[in-house]
Amino acid sequence: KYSQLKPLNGNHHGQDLESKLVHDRGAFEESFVRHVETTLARNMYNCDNLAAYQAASSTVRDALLVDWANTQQKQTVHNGKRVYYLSLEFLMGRAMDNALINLKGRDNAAAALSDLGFNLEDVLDQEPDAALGNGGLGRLAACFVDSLSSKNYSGWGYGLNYQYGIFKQKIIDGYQVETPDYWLKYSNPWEIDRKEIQIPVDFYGHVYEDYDPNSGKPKKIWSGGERVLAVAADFPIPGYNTDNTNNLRLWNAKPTHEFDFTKFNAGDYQQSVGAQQRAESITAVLYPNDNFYSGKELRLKQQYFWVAASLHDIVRRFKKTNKSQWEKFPEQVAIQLNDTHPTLAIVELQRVLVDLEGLEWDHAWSIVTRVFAYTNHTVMTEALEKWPVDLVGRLLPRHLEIIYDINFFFLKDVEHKFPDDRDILGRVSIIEEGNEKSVRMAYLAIIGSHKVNGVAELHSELIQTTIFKDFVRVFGKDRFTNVTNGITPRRWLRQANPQLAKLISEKLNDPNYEYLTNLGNLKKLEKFIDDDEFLTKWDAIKFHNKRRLTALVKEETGIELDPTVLFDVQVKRIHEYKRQQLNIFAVIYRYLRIKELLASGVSIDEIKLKHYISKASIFGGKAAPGYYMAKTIIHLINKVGDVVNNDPEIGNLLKVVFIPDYNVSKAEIITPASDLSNHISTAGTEASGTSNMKFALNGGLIIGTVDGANVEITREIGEDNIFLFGNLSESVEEIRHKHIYEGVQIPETLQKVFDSIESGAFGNPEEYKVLLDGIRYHGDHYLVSDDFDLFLDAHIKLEKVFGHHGGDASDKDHLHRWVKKSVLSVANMGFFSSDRCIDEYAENIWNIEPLNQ
Ligand code: B1H
Ligand code: IMP
Repeated sequence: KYSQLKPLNGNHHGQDLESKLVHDRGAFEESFVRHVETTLARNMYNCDNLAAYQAASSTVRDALLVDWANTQQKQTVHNGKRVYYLSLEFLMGRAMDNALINLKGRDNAAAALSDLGFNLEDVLDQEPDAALGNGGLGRLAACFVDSLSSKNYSGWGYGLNYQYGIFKQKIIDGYQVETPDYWLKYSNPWEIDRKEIQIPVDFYGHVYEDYDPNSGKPKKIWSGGERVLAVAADFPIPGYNTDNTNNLRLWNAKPTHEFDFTKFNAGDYQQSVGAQQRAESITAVLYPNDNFYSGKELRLKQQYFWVAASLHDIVRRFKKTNKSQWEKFPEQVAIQLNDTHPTLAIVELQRVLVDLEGLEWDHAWSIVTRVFAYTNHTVMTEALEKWPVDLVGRLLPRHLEIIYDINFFFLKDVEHKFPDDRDILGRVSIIEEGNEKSVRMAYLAIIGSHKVNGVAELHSELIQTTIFKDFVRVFGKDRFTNVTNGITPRRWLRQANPQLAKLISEKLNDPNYEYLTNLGNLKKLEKFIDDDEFLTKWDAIKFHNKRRLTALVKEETGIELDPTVLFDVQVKRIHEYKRQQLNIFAVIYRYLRIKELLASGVSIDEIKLKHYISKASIFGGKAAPGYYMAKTIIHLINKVGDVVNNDPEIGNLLKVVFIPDYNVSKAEIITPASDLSNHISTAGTEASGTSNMKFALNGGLIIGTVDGANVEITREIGEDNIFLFGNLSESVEEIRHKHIYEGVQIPETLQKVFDSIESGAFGNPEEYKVLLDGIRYHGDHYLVSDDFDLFLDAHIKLEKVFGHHGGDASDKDHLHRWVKKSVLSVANMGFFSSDRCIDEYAENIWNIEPLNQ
């Protein structure tokens, strides 16, 4: 079959078609009309924006499929090493604008649509977000597949095709209310159904021993009790400025059509069909927890279902060309585990090699450990997965045996290495003893991988000195490494901020936007730092983006913002460690101070001149549905907004908004519009953060703690261009200890805030009791009391720099103080491209090279 493959050259039919559809106005229009009439079974007189989106996206999809097929063929012929990125979350957002940008077909599509009577922006706006993720971890996976394609690697993503992504958030009376996100309401043009790719996955059942008739040796057989089919859905991932188009394969769970005749014969027809239907529940819904482990059986089922199907597919692809030459497997396959969620893949591969392929244990294990690498994304203990042994044993009886065997051999090695240290065995054992025995998935992931990485320098340092320190002793420092996160500049600059992207392309004399794959080129912007005309343009673009956000805020909340004031933004998952409570307490403090000044006879104008600049505090983010404290914080923010925004004395001096249902598409509007964004986690808790990078790349300044990637951002852009504050991670443990043994000191400023909350200024104080008591009486685990005054001080400093900007282009002081910092940030953000991360993974972990186009 392979001998029939012809070498590819640029002129073959598919390539022509692809190029035409995307770059030829007439061809685009023709295809559009054909899709309206055939795919949609409508006609041009009955074509609204939604239908236009469907017809246009089908056209773009057709073009992508040509590249996709060529890429797969090329990669198959080349037969090099491939990387597989296993992630339970891919937070892709919308696909069409991104595809048009990557294929360089956006202007053509806009022109063609305009000929047909449509506006590209309105058409793009019809696409629902693919929101198959919670936050940073899922969006990172999405940036990574974009970079894998853009940098010409052979790299696939494997995940689950949830029918319901992350819930939609409504705010009702200030409370978060979750509603389901049924994103596949209309057919999804980007999804290629692969109904023929069906992989059976078994659960439950029992294990017995048998004899292998060939070798005469004993052999374990797992006889599953429930079978589900994994059916593939493929999503093409176009690269920027290249034909390389990789695949994202997401699995759907479907019932097998094998029928349980024993039940049927027992007259239990209903139940026998019912069990089959339940199969689909495995991929029905994404678990909405960010940075939190909740040991639900269905979640473990999701994990095994996904891992078993993906590995089966990877092994099948390997065997197609390599038959059973297993020694070649690690030369052909690299598998990256995005957190511990896919750790069972390690066990499953060992099972496949030993039980099904008949390899010796040690030989199999040496293959396994050369294939896998594990990325850790958090040091917070409540997020570390620990599956109960009983549950694992019931759902996956053979896998539990293998886990015990892995642990046995591992502990034997440890014992040999540290004969005098009995305690270490208990500390590093995969099995945690206790009331309920459990499997420590992170330990299993480390033991089964050849590399373990954290996602920012500080974080990678912390995992080696805290949660995994014993493993550094066991395996040596070399097993651990760092790959600082990054973001794709295609979506997070070109797509989200087209005007800034264009100004940069002009200034760099780069009409083809090559800098989007060579982000280090941004450095050349520094040359223009004294060019007033350039600074004025830069500022005007920020102002334009703020107006765009103002319109969104008005539409979503009814609140009118003044785009000339400082936009002070905090959008991310709501979590105590991310400290939205610190931010809203400071807002309350500001409000109370303003009211005092007014009461003492100081006029609003004088306050603006001498005390506080005008600002809008803009919040957004989802709380996990079961996270009471986070929901309380959302409620407080909304209630403060109600009070402040309706206070007739305040005007534009202070506004507080909570934008409901923060998602990728809203981030694309919010990010370019921020003057200042908050990344204020308790030091040592935020592994990296990636929105900090997005804001800085869009010329927003950062107020932040010395945490996660803020450290490296500071190193790159310079201390003068970021506002850092707060206790350092080295001191956090000691301070926590002091809180518990000596009590928490609430500073006067924060006490004032607590008093006003307790006086009922923001509704029933009972509602906020848990929040305040957590700080006052329960140890203030996140150091809100310790960092509060430091946060206020940082604001005083930064607001002096922002000045009393009126959005006035002739405001030279502002240009020279604030806008220069903005330019210098952008100029030095090149390091944070996800292209750089992918190159680092490729070189240091996967050992793969790009495939030349
Ligand atoms: C991050 C998670 C996470 N770290 C468990 N951990 C989840 C853990 O559904 N679960 O069970 C879901 C998500 N997410 C984030 O990863 C970090 O907090 C960020 O700091 C980091 O930037 C991001 C990407 O590395
Ligand atoms: P897989 O890697 O076997 O899953 O194949 C992925 C895709 O690559 C297939 O759907 C084909 O489009 C393409 N492909 C793989 N092998 C061949 C081949 O031998 N000839 C042509 N296309 C192939």
